[in-house]
Amino acid sequence: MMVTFEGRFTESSALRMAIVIARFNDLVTNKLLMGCLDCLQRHGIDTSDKSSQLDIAWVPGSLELPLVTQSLARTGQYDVVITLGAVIRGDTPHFEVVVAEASKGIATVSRDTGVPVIFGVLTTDTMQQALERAGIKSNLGWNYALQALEMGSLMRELHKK
Ligand code: INI
Repeated sequence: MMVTFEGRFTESSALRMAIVIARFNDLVTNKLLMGCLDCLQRHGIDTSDKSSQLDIAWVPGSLELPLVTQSLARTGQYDVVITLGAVIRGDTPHFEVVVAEASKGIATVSRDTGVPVIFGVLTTDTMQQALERAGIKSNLGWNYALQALEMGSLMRELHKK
């Protein structure tokens, strides 16, 4: 019989998660974090300081996201990791390098460790565009959190099989 695997949003409170967040452009990344935490909390995740479900690691910039994500994923303590960063072309002559290294690195960590890692790095031409996606219009932090809940749940389903 055919099996359909799908992530659910009804058992999120059982997931263990980490967020790895870049300080660079923290005007933007802090807002992404707020959106992310709001979504997680509304899906039953304990986001308080005493939480045993959620850990947060700060790194200097998006280039450091893959290493710290790898380190956390390898502990085996997390169902899913969310990375948050903001790379803005206007300020960054080496924009392409930062984006390419961060995205490749994060994808590699996910495949190597088997832990889903959400790529929550905004890549925009201007600070204005980044702020619009971090709360002025909508907050993509919310979307990244939803994607994390879906992937964490989906991988649990697959592992049961
Ligand atoms: N890091 C970012 O997260 N966003 C940027 O826009 C950015 N710029 O502009 O350079 C950036 N650079 C820092 C980089 O990620 C590293 O932290 C740094 O090179 C030290 O390794």
